[in-house]
Amino acid sequence: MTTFADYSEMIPNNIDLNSDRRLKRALESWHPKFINWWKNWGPERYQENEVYLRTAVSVDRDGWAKFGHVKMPEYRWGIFLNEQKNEGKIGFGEHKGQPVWKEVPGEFRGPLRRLIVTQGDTEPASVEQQRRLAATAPSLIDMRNLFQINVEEARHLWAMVYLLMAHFGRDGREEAEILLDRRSGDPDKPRILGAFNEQTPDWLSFFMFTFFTDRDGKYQLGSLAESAFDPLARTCQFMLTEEAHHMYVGETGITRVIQKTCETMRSKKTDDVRKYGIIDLSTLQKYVNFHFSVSLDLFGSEQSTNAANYFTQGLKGRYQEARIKDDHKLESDCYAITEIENGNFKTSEVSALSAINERLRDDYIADCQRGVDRWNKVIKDAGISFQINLPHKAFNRQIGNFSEEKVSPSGSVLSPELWDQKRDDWLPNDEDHEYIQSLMTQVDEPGKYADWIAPPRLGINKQDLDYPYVRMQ
Ligand code: BYC
Ligand code: FE
Ligand code: FE
Repeated sequence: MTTFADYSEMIPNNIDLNSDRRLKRALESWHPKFINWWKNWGPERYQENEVYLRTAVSVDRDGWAKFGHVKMPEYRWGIFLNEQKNEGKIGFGEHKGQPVWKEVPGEFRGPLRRLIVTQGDTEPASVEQQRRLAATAPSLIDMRNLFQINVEEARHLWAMVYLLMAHFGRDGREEAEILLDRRSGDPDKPRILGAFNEQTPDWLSFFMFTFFTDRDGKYQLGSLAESAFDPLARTCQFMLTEEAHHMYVGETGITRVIQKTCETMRSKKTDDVRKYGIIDLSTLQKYVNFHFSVSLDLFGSEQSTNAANYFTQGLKGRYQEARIKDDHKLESDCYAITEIENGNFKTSEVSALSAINERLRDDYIADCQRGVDRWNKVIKDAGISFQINLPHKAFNRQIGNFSEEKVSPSGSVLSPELWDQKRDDWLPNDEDHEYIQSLMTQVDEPGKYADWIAPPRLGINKQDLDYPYVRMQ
């Protein structure tokens, strides 16, 4: 039976918040601080406009969301945990087979808090990164998708704050405040992970971010969804339901850019489409190079004792742990990792436990490649001979084995001098950024689109394409 959250409550939830006065009070006193953050650091302007948003109402597969026009500050950020699965047994690590934990074991307080804070930190960071984009939205449906992602990332912050407040006492309440205090890109109090301090200055970056960086979310949340700490696992399982839409926005956004570009290349019989106000494929490739490499860093070092401990202790598993055919303990398994020695790539087998981060990164890369293949099919079907390639794993890395190396997108190890010469051919340079920025003008008439992007194939929730997804007055 589906239990629907009670929306007369300030914090809709399926955790029976009313029976826990202490937690309810803690969350209610954080609420105004959150709203204050949202109004100051969430979407710039448009806070009083009505937006056609989906709101989570239950965790039932076929009816978890309802749609309607709301003003964003009145969005109901709720707290939802998926139903118990796996008969409540731990699926991996040294406690495999034992019952999952409903409370945090004392010895794992530190690492669990750290994982939850790191996850929680990315959510408001992305909202901050995207806060100016509405002013240049290429259509109302795109603006609505931006806002949908923003409110859901903010709900993900709520999800982590709930865990901190319910299970980490005073420390947790303090962390919840600090999560509102760090700021993306602020040199004095930056967000924790690299990619979340980069800028998202234009819509091409936004679509790339939601394709590549939200996909890190899919893989990290997938790993945390296996956790022996049951409230964390079930919270992340529900977050994954929302995540699918974020990646969909990224993938279809880039597909629409490609469609428009290929159409123009054909009709004007040239690759040089910039003079028609269209995004050329080689600029698109540079954006892929940047966002893919920055997102690869989010998986941490190839070999990590943190990751090995998280796994052995049962705090963080592998993506879809139950589908992997091994003993789920990895005490004697190996995994291949690559490094550069004297200018050459060298692959060696290391303990699979130490290589947990690398394995997740490899799963992620394969998933990215599937999306890129779909983009390449669109290009091929348009009769254009061009292929988008994911750059080599070692290209433009700041974390791990390759952070001190200079490697080209195709995987040649280079001298720093040669890299400096070629950098502007491989990563978006000032001129590219300026060009993309010059295309960014807001289109706010229902059913109309900026010239550099094709219309989407479908509306939201079966509405027409010219539906007023954002009411502009
Ligand atoms: N930037 O042992 P290592 C999402 C640090 S995205 C800066 O290899 P570990 C979303 C590391 O903290 C999903 N620092 O790392 C997407 C460590 O520091 P200490 C986010 C970095 O711990 C779009 C040191 O380097 N969720 O949801 O194995 C929109 C040694 O590293 C970075 C998570 O990340 C970096 N990129 O793994 C909205 C899940 N990488 O100990 C939302 C939770 C590493 O020297 N986090 N460092 O001080 C984790 O599981 C782990 O913290 C990491 C790092 C996988 C990130
Ligand atoms: Fe998220
Ligand atoms: Fe997301």
